[in-house]
Amino acid sequence: MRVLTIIPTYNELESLPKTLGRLRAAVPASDVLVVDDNSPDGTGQLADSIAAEDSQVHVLHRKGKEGLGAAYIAGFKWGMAAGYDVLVEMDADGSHQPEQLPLLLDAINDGADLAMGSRWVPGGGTVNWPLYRQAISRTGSTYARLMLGLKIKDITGGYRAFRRSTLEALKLDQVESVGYGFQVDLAWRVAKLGLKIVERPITFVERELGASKMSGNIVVEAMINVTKWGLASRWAALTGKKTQVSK
Ligand SMILES: Nc1nc2c(ncn2[C@@H]2O[C@H](COP(=O)(O)OP(=O)(O)O)[C@@H](O)[C@H]2O)c(=O)[nH]1
Ligand SMILES: [Mg+2]
Repeated sequence: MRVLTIIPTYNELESLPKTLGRLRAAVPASDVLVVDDNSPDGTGQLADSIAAEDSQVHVLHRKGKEGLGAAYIAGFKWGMAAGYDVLVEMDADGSHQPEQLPLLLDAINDGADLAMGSRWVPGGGTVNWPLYRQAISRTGSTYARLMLGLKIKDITGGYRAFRRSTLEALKLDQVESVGYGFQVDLAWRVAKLGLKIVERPITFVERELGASKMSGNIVVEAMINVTKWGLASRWAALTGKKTQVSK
């Protein structure tokens, strides 16, 4: 199983080397793709210098800040073209502990089409994460779960492993969400296809270095989209054009 861990970066100069070092030590078999949006702080150049020393680290440079979703889609396409079997999403800031990646890879090995790291299942949790962020995450997940009829407990989480066939089945070019809504969007698409989604408990550790790129706009985008998708699928069910929601 060839694994590629994709790490999107925007101004992660301090965090990236630590996260890369931990990842390479924890899961040496995984190759890495850093997707940098031309970070003004020089993260892209730093990633290049690490890649020059380590043949398993690659860097995809993008023109400017286009959001997490666009960065991941570019990374997925790069990884699929390069023939990887499993594509992992991981934040650069250490919040997604590289040492927990085997939990997700084991779930894929056990047959999951999408393995999701989850803060909101027994055994999962957060460290040093502000209460307001926990509240947004829990409320957002509950709203999305009810609106979309999904059983996933942590639907906005961004620590995930996709089987390559899962990404091939999604229409990546149709995904428009840019912020965290992107994560909900992908999970919703995978669920609609009836593929197997498994949640595994993770401990999300708040970043120690650098600043969050989370914004109010990102939350609003996600709420609007979830409401739109939920209403559309109910309408389709009512009018007989049933969209399949199996999980
Ligand atoms: N390439 C790219 N990466 C981004 C963008 N926005 C956020 N990221 C990265 O996505 C990951 C999660 O972002 P972060 O600010 O830590 O979000 P938070 O953990 O929810 O506060 C980090 O690795 C960021 O550097 C973007 O527009 N482009
Ligand atoms: Mg973070």
